Amino acid sequence: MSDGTVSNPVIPGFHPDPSICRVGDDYYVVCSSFEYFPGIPVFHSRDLVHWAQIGNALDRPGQLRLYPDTASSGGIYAPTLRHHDGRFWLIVTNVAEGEGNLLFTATDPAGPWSDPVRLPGVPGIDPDLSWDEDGTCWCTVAGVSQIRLDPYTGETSGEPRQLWSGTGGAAPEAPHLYRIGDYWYLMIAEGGTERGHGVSVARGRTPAGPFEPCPANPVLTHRSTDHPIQNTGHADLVQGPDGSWWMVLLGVRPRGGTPGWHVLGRETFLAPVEWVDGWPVVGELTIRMPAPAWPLHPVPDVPVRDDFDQAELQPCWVSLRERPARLCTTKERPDWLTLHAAGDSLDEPDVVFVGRRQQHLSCGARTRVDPAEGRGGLAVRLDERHHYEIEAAAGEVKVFARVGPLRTEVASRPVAAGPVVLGVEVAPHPPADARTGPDLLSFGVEEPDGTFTVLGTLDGRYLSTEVAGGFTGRVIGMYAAAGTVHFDWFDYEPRPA
Ligand code: 6LW
Repeated sequence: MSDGTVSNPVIPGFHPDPSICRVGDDYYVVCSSFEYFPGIPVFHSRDLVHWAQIGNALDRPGQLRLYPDTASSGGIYAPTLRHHDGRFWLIVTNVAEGEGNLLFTATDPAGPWSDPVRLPGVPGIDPDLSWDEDGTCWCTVAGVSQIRLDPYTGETSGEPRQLWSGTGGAAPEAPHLYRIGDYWYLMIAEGGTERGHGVSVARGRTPAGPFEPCPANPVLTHRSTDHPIQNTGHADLVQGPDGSWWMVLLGVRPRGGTPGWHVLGRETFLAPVEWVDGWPVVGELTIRMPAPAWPLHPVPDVPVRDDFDQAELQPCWVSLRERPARLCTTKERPDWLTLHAAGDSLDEPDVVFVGRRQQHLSCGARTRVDPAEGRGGLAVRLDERHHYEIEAAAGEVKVFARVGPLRTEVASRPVAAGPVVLGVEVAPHPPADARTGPDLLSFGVEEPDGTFTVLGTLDGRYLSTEVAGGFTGRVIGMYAAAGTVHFDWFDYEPRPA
């Protein structure tokens, strides 16, 4: 930016639990993906502030098993990405039944990634990988405990050893272990991933401890403040191109009246770190931050329109639990995305859905739908119980809202036969009183002359994490509720704040 600042979050939208890894001039980040397939988005950067998605690590059913009973916020939790011995290592928990901790390797983080090495001896969630000078691999998990691991075979040796449980906050988790200077540093999150979240650090002379807590813990928290970035925690450390230290972490942007609602899920932020007396001190975390002192490498914006003119979908597109080619394909009707319904509504685990994360507080989306052989449309989804959608059937368009146990038809309108352009506009809610929600979602149809006719406007709070619960954020996309539905293109565009 010409004003000398860059924007934070550096990876906006539902991209939580970032783990970062540097190899030469290149940086890579991975995030949790829960019930979505493909899983674990992978980002690349040269400057820590501009990031482009280069793939999804888990893009084959053999790598990512999610079942109809894998509810929203189940599935893939908190990966750790590391580079060691000439390859990338990715360790992660799939909380779906029978899965557990899994290890994958790749020579290129864009993929392909290996099949999983199963880790039945690694308990719990949030696994971290770290190698000591002897080449021993230490796997540290939430709790916080540690076990020796042979990462090639997945075999563990000994029993997990309790290392540290933080300063007494809830949920000591997200451990990462680093050799920095004379010490081994154990960085964890505690306080839970909601408003109490924070980052605490301990250090020891060996990777197995004993660990001495930092006197200034938590080294980062925004709890009990009115800071616009809340829930800050789950951090990972990295060095910038000039050797300075930085942390990626998750945070949220609650808006509206009290208690505040965040709708984009937990996002990836960047914060500066300095070392004072052998302890990390986290600098100011801001929405616009001073540009770092090294050359910037902006990445091209993701194009507004996806024409579905490529054989494979772009990596930003995700589906629910799986994406069988027989139900979702760009090869059936050239340059269209074709969805064949399985489940008949977005409440069903087997609904056929293709969406992308909402990444901007203000944005618009449009899609041109041909419902001649079925019924389907455009949805904004928080989870299976919290979604709004506009649906086209031959000759008619309807707006629905599903909030918890309630589902209602909000509006309907006849339309001419043939393809129809459906859309949503998401805009901040004008401040009114202490109960004002975060934003408003207006669903409508685009007329042949390009004007947008709103059929229904809905309060965004019901598609927020504070209402729905869980760990995810909004995803906007296309679905089929009956028969076969074709989508000519999909536009997603940020709007001025
Ligand atoms: C993740 C835990 C957390 O496993 O939330 O914020 C959990 N931190 O470390 C799910 O993302």
